[in-house]
Amino acid sequence: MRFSSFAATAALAGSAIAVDHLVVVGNGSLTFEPANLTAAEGDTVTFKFWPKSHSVAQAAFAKPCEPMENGFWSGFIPSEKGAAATTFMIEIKNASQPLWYYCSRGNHCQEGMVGVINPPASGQKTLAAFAKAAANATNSTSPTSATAVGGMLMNGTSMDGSGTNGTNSPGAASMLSASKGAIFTVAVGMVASLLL
Ligand SMILES: *[C@@H]1O[C@H](CO)[C@@H](O)[C@H](O)[C@H]1NC(C)=O
Ligand SMILES: *[C@@H]1O[C@H](CO)[C@@H](O)[C@H](O)[C@H]1NC(C)=O
Ligand SMILES: *[C@@H]1O[C@H](CO)[C@@H](O)[C@H](O)[C@H]1NC(C)=O
Ligand SMILES: *[C@@H]1O[C@H](CO)[C@@H](O)[C@H](O)[C@H]1NC(C)=O
Ligand SMILES: *[C@@H]1O[C@H](CO)[C@@H](O)[C@H](O)[C@H]1NC(C)=O
Ligand SMILES: *[C@@H]1O[C@H](CO)[C@@H](O)[C@H](O)[C@H]1NC(C)=O
Ligand SMILES: *[C@@H]1O[C@H](CO)[C@@H](O)[C@H](O)[C@H]1NC(C)=O
Ligand SMILES: [Cu+2]
Repeated sequence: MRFSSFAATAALAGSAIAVDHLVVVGNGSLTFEPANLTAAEGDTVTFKFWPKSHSVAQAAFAKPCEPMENGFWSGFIPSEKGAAATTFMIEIKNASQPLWYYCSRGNHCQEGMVGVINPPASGQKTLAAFAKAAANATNSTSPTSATAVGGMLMNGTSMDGSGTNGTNSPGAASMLSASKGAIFTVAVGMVASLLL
């Protein structure tokens, strides 16, 4: 259902092809790269995790290291050999809505492992201000959900080359809702070719 409306929109717009944006998570440092990203409605953002176990959780700008109610959440992704998942993909549903996020592992958030998608074009709500508030947070908390929320985990090729490519292996994907399966399956094919 979502897919058909997406396809119809794309057809109407002619060249409105959804793009996947890669965010590199914890590749040798406590960072999301790029930490500041602009993405259009219908685009996807794929967080690709490096060891040893990071997470991505959505936060409100005012509370950098706390999960936002109904925000997205990857769970902890060790991303080592044989890991159940190495990437987490979200879809941008509203490009006017800034999505602030952090890693909830230990004190990574305080140490600057924070990011934003579609930050406000102007004003005080900058990534630097978010990171500064994060550095000041007394602790970090993780969402309580044992499963990923608001996005999809995938068993992509791990950093050492092990693991499966894309979502062709059954059970690789942990879908949030079955109705999203179609769009993600299609997107993942494109994503996989972009990432590898
Ligand atoms: C990961 O970090 C290494 C070492 O800095 C770098 O060579 C590589 O390009 C990075 N990979 C990605 C996908 O950013
Ligand atoms: C998109 O986000 C903006 C900013 O948060 C909000 O004002 C607007 O109502 C949202 N649009 C939809 C369709 O939810
Ligand atoms: C994100 O990057 C753009 C381009 O470098 C910059 O103009 C903008 O101020 C940055 N936004 C935040 C929230 O840091
Ligand atoms: C840091 O925390 C203190 C105490 O909670 C607060 O008064 C101050 O405004 C915070 N500073 C920033 C930059 O968030
Ligand atoms: C950590 O943060 C959570 C939520 O913000 C709060 O409920 C808890 O009391 C805090 N714990 C400590 C030790 O500050
Ligand atoms: C992901 O791939 C790894 C390596 O092939 C495998 O051990 C693991 O069971 C897979 N996980 C899922 C959920 O398919
Ligand atoms: C993943 O794809 C790459 C490039 O096509 C290939 O070299 C690699 O062997 C594949 N890995 C697996 C586990 O299928
Ligand atoms: Cu982390």
